[in-house]
Amino acid sequence: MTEYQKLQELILSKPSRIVILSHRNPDGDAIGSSIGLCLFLQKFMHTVHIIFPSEYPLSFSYLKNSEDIVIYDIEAEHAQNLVAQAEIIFCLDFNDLDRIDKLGVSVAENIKAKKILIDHHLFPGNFPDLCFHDVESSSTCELVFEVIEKMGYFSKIDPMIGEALFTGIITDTGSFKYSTRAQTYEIASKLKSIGVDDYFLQDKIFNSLTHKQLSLLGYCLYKRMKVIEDTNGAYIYLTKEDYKRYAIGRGDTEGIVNYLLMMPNIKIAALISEQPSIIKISLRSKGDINVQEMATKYFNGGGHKNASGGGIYGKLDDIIDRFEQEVKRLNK
Ligand SMILES: [Mn+2]
Repeated sequence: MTEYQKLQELILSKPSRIVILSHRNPDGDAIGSSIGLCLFLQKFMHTVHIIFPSEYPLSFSYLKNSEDIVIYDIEAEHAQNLVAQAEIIFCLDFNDLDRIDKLGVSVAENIKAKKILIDHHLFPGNFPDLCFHDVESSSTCELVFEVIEKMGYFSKIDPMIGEALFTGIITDTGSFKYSTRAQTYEIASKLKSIGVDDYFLQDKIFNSLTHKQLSLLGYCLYKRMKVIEDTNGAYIYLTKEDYKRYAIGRGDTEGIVNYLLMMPNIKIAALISEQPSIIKISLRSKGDINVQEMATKYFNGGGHKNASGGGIYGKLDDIIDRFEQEVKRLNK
């Protein structure tokens, strides 16, 4: 029996209490895959709840039923109860239980529930009963589509489900600029053919900046951008004072790191931000340069080859210095 058949059997056996979990600071792929899978499972009369550790960007509230998502930071007890009572737990777009904070403990404690991982990050943990994992996949949304299709349920993908899945494919590939494979376009094509309005989604996702965010982008590029001499690296840094002065909130710095890669010679980019307790770093690269290794080795993080991140305690200057040294080393 394949993993797909096992999942199909589980879905068909009886209506179940299902929980779908994704990672902290959920992005388009986390939200899209969760909502897409949720709408699909509801067609089989299951009771499905989506739980995220923290809030999601409001720009994704066009997705159907996004207002029903339970946020652990806001309703911890409710979230824990849902996990404790779940018969099936889906873990989407993260590789191991330590990525979802205290919710991970609740998942581990529910030994009766079947646990299913659908993810494209490196090194999946060994907690799931069923694992649909592929680092070559553009996004978890692509994997959710594949799982549904391989179970023989393509016809159950309606435009609402399609819209959710298309969202994660767009956001995780930077609108088809990276992490794609032939299959990514095939899926996009199939979703468009069933009526997904990709223009609407592109507009919702990319034309969603506030005046404040656009001003902050200007400030970052004008005052806080550094190109590391004689290398292919560049970075933008933000100090604690910047955070205060510009009232920078969660999500305001989203995507800023990518601007550095618009310079033809820059292949490694970082956004280094001094937050109240830790220094956060977002890393991006082009081609064969692997920032995932750098994130793991020096910045207590991880992610993908061309997009990773981390966070460590320390001084801003030291972290900047470490990034500069590592870029110089890679340029030798
Ligand atoms: Mn993803």
